Amino acid sequence: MIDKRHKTLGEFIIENQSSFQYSSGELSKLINAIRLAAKVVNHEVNKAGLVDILGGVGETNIQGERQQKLDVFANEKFIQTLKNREIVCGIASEEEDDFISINSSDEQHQNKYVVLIDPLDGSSNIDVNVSVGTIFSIYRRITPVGTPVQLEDFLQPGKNQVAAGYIVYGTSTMLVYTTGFGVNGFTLNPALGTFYLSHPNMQFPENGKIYSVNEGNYVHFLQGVKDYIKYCQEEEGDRPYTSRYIGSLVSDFHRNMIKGGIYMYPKSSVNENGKLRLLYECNPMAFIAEQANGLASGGRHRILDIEPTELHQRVPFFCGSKNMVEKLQEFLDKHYYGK
Ligand code: P6P
Repeated sequence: MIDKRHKTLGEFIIENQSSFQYSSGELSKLINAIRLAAKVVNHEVNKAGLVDILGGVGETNIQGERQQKLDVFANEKFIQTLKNREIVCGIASEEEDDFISINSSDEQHQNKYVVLIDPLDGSSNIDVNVSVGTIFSIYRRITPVGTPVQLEDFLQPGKNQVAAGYIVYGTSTMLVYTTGFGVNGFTLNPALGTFYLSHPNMQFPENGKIYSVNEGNYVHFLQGVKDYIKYCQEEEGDRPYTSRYIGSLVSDFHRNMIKGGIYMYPKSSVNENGKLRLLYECNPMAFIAEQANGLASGGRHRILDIEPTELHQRVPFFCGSKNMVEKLQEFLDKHYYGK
C-alpha cells in the first residue's frame, strides 16, 4: 500500500475526478495545465537571482504597479498553457486590462470554464528574494456554451467557484487547491518535477496567535480595526499574539493556515476599498479558507457572497482562523464598518 504522503498530484486528480460533479475530465485537465505552468514559473522564479530577469520592464500594469519581468513571464506562461489545452473559454488576469476570449479550435467556444489568475502575487518581493505566489480561481461559464465568453462569466460571486488554489514559491514550492471537497497541499520534488501529496486535508486551527497586517497603515484604519489590533497586543489569556507580515498574501495565508492566524488588508483613508482584488485574490483565498474550516470577510459581508461589479475591483479582506475572524467582526460591527 503506497503511503498517502507519496501520492502524486496526478494520481490524486484521477482518484478524485469522480467526486467532482459534472466533470467530464476537463477540470482534471485544467488542474494539470496549472500544474505544468507552475513548474515552468517555479524554474524561472528560482533562477531569477542568477539571470538578469529582475527589475521592472519599465511598464506598469492596470493596477499602476511597475511590472517585473517575472510578472510578465508568469502571466504569459499561465495564459499560454491554458490556451494550448483548449479547456477554457476565457481568462482574466491581474496583468491584463481586459479579459481574454479564447477561440476553441472549432471556433464554437465549446469550452465550459473561465480562469482568473494573479500570476505572480507579491512580486515586489522578487528583488529581495522573499516568497511569491500564483493564485487561481475557476468558474463554469454562465453564458451559453458555443458563444463568445462575456464579462458576466467573470463577474460571478465567489460562492460559484468550482475550484481555487495557489502556488507558493517558497523554501519549497507547493500547490494548494480545492474543488469544494477540502483543501490538499502538494510539494514539488524539483529533482523529479513531480508534486507529491504532503499536506492532505489542510485545516485552519480554529484559534491562532498570529495576526498579519501592514501596521504602517495603522493611523489610516477605521476604529474597529485599530481596536482589534490593540486587542491582539494586550497582555491577557493567550495574548499578546505575534505579528507576522511579509507582504506576500500567499505566504502569509499559507503560514496562518498551518499555524493558525488572521490576515487583514482593511480599507483605509489611503486605500478606500482596501488593496486586494476580489476576483483573483480574495475569492480564491476565501474559497480555500472556508474549505479549510476558516472564514473570510470583507468587513460586513462574507467574501464569497459579494456580487462583483468590475474585473479589477478591490475589497477589504479579513481571512483566517474562525475564532479570530469572528472576534475581529465583533470589533468591526461595534463601529459599523463600511461595506
Ligand atoms: P502592502 C502584494 O502586492 C499584495 O497584493 C499581497 O500579496 C500582500 O499581502 C499585499 O499586497 C502587501 O501590500 O501595502 O502591505 O505592501
